[in-house]
This record gives sequence, structure tokens and C-alpha cells, in this order.
Amino acid sequence: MSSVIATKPAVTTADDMLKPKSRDASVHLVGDTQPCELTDGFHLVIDALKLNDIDTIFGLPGIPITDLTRMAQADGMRVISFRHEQHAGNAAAAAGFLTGKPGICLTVSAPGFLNGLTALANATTNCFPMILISGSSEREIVDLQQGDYEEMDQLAIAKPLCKAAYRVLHAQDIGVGVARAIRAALSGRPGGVYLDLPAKLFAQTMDAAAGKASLIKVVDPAPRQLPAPDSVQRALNLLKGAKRPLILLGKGAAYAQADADIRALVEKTGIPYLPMSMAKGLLPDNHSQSASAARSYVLAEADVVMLVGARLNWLLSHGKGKTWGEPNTKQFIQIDIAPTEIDSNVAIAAPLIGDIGSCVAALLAGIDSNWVKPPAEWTGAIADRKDKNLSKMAATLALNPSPMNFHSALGAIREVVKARPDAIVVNEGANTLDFARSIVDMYEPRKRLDVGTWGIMGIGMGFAVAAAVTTGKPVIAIEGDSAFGFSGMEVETICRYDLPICVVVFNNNGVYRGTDINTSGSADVAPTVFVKGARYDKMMEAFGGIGVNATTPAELTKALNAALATAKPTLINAVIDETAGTESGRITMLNPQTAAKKKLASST
Ligand code: ADP
Ligand code: TPW
Repeated sequence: MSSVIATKPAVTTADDMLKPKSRDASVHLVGDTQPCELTDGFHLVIDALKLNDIDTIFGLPGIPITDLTRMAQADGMRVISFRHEQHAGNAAAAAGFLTGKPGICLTVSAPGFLNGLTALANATTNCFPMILISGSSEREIVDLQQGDYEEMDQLAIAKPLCKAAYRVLHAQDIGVGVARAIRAALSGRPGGVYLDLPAKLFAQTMDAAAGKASLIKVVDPAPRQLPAPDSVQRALNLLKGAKRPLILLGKGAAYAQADADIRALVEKTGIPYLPMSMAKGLLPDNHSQSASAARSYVLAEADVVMLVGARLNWLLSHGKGKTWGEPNTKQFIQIDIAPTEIDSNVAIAAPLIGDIGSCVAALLAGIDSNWVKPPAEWTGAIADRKDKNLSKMAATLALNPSPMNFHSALGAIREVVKARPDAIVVNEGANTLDFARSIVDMYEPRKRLDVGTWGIMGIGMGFAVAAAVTTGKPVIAIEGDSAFGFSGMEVETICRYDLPICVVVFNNNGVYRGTDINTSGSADVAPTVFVKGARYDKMMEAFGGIGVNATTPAELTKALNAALATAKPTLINAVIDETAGTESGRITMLNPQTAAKKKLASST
């Protein structure tokens, strides 16, 4: 418990006048004689976080939280300062996913808060635990809308976009506020929590012993939730009766950190499995039971599908339609901690509600040596398709076109990752994402971070920083050139903290590709086209990192291996054929098509 209070700066600036005023003495007299040690809001926030084993803050300083960042650092916390709050927020979200502890993002009021809010909403959508802590302006002025510095009713704005939102007005409630935020972020379905801390709170003082006593160490923040025995039996019965069973692993399964039991379940049952993108590596992608290379076949043909921490949302075509084969030929088992997820798109025959660790353990307990593995007809048909598709892919990867295309560049990265399975891959873009997901195999759990449920661009550098900071492992960020632009300024952050991150920018001169034409006749380029031949590697060099321009897979391999060997911040500008990409990658069909547009096109 710390009660040291920062000393005042020698010179008072205009900014200082807006800062929360902390007392400059940590001892004062009670009555006439008894000295009493004081603490304040700043220190109580730090102590509450530390008490709950939170050791890192991702943020961006400014009124009223600058001193909080300084004091947290002085008190031994890692404070990672970003260039834009959205990336600090994304880092917090990724840290939450990787560690199972809520990642903390700290911002200033109104604009800083709003910048962080996108990341908070995205974390909630992805079921990642994070807490956005924002300083806020004076309540009295905000509520009367009298025009305070960075005035905004942040709590009201955050509420609909996250799992829970709280405001703390009194120093003695900081412990409760932080405890509630941690519990809300971690328990049940994980998600984003907003914690509003008005400027005045930080300067409030109270007796240090009373302050310490007011803090709460959260006991069992993500309590196990055991599934009901009859639901376990129902699921087992359905699995046993299946002729063509399939296990579908989602990022909830990766988050749950029940890696050994999940692997045991797959291997003991002998059921083919399909990992969603962030579940890749839960079992190594070259596992004999992986059905990834026969994805379309297994989704269409399976008769019983067991979802483990995966939602039947757009990424799985809502569990119906052509992707899923003949109508009414499938039954679903769904393991999820959120009961209301069940039946959200199609009927679920056997819901299994509980935490994945407990559910999978309960299923395993019901699987003995008499378990009959799936018919060879099913597993054999999958193996045939896999072999065919894998040899097709091998042939494509063996080509060495000039300029490089997505396949040849990713073929190079694939081999490097194979040799360094401990490296974490961050991946965003459209084509860059879709091709990397299928080409770059993962071998260990939670080594792949990507655009997630929203398919959001901009997570790249934030996720990469979090991955490096929380694991100390090397990070390879595979980025479309458009995707990279959303968080590109954070290469300075990467250099500043000297993080072992290698960014590979797939530079095809634009969004999706670089060849669009402006048909209006004006001088502007088309909306999807960027500056041609841009040298993103120079951005990294500007901050002291290593920049490489790679035009062949051999150059790319060399630069990537060097980056992994030296652990130095590196950016490889991988020059990709600008004609290679497809509009929106594999989700072209989601672009609205209008008959009027066709008419317009044909009349010009
Ligand atoms: P993917 O995009 O990989 O298919 P989703 O994000 O759609 O995965 O689904 C993740 C699911 O996992 C969510 O429905 C969430 O409630 C669930 N989940 C997350 N953590 C756990 C857990 N520890 N136990 C059970 N379910 C979980
Ligand atoms: C926050 C829309 C989806 S993918 C993409 C955009 C802009 C970039 C694709 O180009 P990139 O990759 O990165 O060069 P590639 O391999 O195809 O060349 N704003 C947000 N999120 C999304 N998803 C978009 C816009 C989009």
C-alpha cells in the first residue's frame, strides 16, 4: 500500500490549473497531536489494480490522468504509452484475451475516451475482458451542460457499448469500483467494462489505513460454471449417435485456457475438428484430425456439429444456407457460458451451458474405452479432400511469380512460423487476412490474433504491442497496406519500447488491390487506390527500427528471420502484385449489389 504523493511541479502552467490537485504532504495532523498518513484517489486506483495482480496499463496521458500514469510507473506498474487511444484500447483487449486478466486502457476525457471506446466495443463484441478507465470532467458542470474542459457524459455514452459501466465519485469507493469492473469483465461471458473516474476523485484524500481497508481483492473473478449432468448426457448421446460428427472450436475455446482437455476431447473421440481463425493452434494445424483443408465439405456434410466457444454468427453463415448443406440435416451441440447465445440463429439440440473447461472435462469423464470413433467412411472422405486441397495449395505455394503475390509471400512466412511456433501472428487486411488464415499454419494455442467478430481494421499495432508486452515472445504482424495505415503511427511506440515485433506490410498499392480507375475523368485516384510504390519500411527507420524493402520470397524470409533472431523492431515492406487482390477478399458477396448500379455502368 502506497501513500507517497507526487510533489508539485515548480512552475504552474495553464494545464496545471486544470489538473486534479493532489496534496503535497502525505502526513497531516488529526486534532492537535496525532499524525495520520494520508492516501489519495491516484494511489487508491493504483493500489486497487495492483492488489488484483494487474501489472500493466496501456494508455495515453493528459488531463486528468497524467499524474496517474507517472505514479503507476513509479509504483512498479508497466505503463505503455501509445500515440492514439484506440490502439491502447486494442492492446488492452488483446492482453485480456491472452492472459485471462482484464487488460487496462487509460485515457483522458471526452475525445480520448471516445478514441478508446471503439476498442472497448470491439473487445465486448469479441468477448475479450478489458477495462477502459477514463478521466472525466466535473460532474456538476457536465450535468448542467455548462461547457467544461472536454465535457461529456461519458458513462451514458459507454453504457450501451460495453458489458457494464460504473462511475466512482468518492475515494473510499475506488476499491469497490475496481472490483466490480474486474468481476464484470471476467465473469460469465467476458467483455469490456467502462470505469469513469472524474478529475476531482484523484485528488481526494483519506486516511491511508482506511483507504487500504477499502480495497477489495476479488476472489474467484471468473468462477467455474459446471454444466448440468443431464445436459452433458444429452450432448454425449447426440455425439454417440452421429455418423458424421464435427467439432468446431472458436476463440472462446482459445480464451478458456483448457488446452489439454480440449485436445484430449478431440483425440479421444476421434472426431474431426475445424478451428475458427483465433482457435487455430489449439491443436497444431497439421494435426491429422484437422478438417481445415476440407472446410466446405465438412460444414455441408456433418450431421452433428459441436460448437465449443464459437457463435453461429455471420462467420459461420448463421448456421444455415448453402454452406451448411441440405436443410434439416444437422443437429448442433453448443458449449457456451452465455445461455442466451443458444438458439440465436438456429435450433440447438443439445446446449451445454458452463465454462468450457468444466464442460469439456465433464464430456471427457463420459468418454471411456468403449467410445466408438467416427465411421471410417466419414474420416476417410475428409482425408481424401484434405489431401487433394493440400497438394493443390502446395503447388500454388511453390510458384514464384514476379512481382510476389499473396501466396508466394505467405508461403515464405508459413515456413518461418513453422520454425518458430512460439511466435505470435497478428493479422489484418482483406486478402492478406483471408490468405494468411489458410496458408500460415499455427502450432500452439493463442498465437493468432486477428480482426475478430467485426472484421475490424486497426487492431494491428495495438494487438502486436500487447502480444509482445504480455508474453515476451516475438510477434509477426501480417498487415494489408490499408489495414496497417489505421495504426501505423504506433511503430514509434514499438521502437520506443524496443519490442520484438516484425511488421510485414503487404503493399499492393491500395485497399484490396491497387488498380481501380477513377471513371469521372478528374485527377483524383479511385477511392481504393494509394500512393504507388510507397516505402512503409522508411516509417520504421524514422524511429530507429529496421526497415527492409522485400520484392521476393527469399528477401522476405531473410528479413523475417533476421528480425526474429535480433528481436529488433522491424518493418518489411513486402511488394505485392497490385492486381492480385479481390474486392473485400473472400466476402465480396457482402457488398450490396444494385440493379440501378448495373444500369448506370452500362449507360456510361
Ligand atoms: P469465433 O469468432 O472464434 O467463432 P466467437 O467470438 O463467435 O468465436 O464465440 C466465442 C464464444 O465463446 C462466445 O459465445 C462466448 O460466450 C464464449 N465463451 C468465451 N469464454 C468462454 C468460456 N470460458 N467458457 C464458455 N464459453 C466461453
Ligand atoms: C474500421 C473496411 C475491410 S478490409 C479493408 C478495409 C478498409 C482493407 C483492405 O485492404 P488491405 O488488404 O488492408 O490493403 P488487402 O490484402 O486486401 O490488400 N474500416 C474499419 N474496418 C473495416 N473492416 C473497414 C473499414 C475494410
